[in-house]
Amino acid sequence: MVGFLTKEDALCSTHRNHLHAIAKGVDMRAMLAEIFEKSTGLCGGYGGHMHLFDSDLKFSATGIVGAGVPVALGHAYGARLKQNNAVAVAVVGDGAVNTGAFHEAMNMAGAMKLPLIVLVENNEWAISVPFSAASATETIAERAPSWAAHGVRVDGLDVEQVVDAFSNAVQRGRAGQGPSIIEAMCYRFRGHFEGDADLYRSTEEKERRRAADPIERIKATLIERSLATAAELDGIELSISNSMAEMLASVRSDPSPDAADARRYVFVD
Ligand SMILES: Cc1ncc(C[n+]2csc(CCOP(=O)(O)OP(=O)(O)O)c2C)c(N)n1
Repeated sequence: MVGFLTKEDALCSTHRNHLHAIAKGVDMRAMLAEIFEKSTGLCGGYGGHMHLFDSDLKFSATGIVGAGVPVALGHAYGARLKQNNAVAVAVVGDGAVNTGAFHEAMNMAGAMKLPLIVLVENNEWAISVPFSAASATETIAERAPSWAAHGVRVDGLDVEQVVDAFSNAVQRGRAGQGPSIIEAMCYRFRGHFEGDADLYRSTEEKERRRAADPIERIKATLIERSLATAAELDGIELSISNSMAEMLASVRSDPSPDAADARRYVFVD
């Protein structure tokens, strides 16, 4: 998304929103402080990690599965009214595509030819439910024509395939060609949440799939094309993890919101 989206484009994310916030350019310290529910956070510590908002950058997230798509639809309609050539992106998981909100929003986007881009991170599991058991169609991309949308399925663990598909969808949106669905195939390398025993997937499956780690793949590609050396990439990784460790230590000592303000922002004063 970096390099394709501007400040005017909206991005509505999910319960797994941190990387999308980074891609939209959200300030990382304010984001980390929100994750740790500090008063210095994006939302003053009231939202927590699942509810990161940055209205200046038109970035939002929701823990309600599928609910970001109608919000993005609203942004896409707003862009139409303002005629500012902006697009709106909703990121969802494969579990979200069978919700009513997803279908309703896609239908309206198709009917009005709105610049809505839905990036589906199809990691093949919605908690313990395999995608194959919950979908009437083999792929999500093949549903796109029923909403007059453009649909494509890509290897979501291949950075370049995702970049190409995303760039194409943004161009279509800005050119008034209507909505797009990008189904990016990936895999959830860990449990649904940190305490998940994850017994519904075999160890063999998990180990086999882990071999497709996208970070290792893009590193190998960069080295193979002589765009970077292994030592340079290790150096970048080390310097980022050092700066993240420093940021984390500093965020941890920030103040928490005052309990006396617990009802602030709940009602209109
Ligand atoms: C409307 C709604 N129903 C149920 C839940 C509980 N829930 C949280 S995450 C999740 C699974 C979502 O699966 P998917 O969309 O594939 O995303 P993933 O977690 O695999 O990234 C469910 C059912 C919820 N948050 N919202």
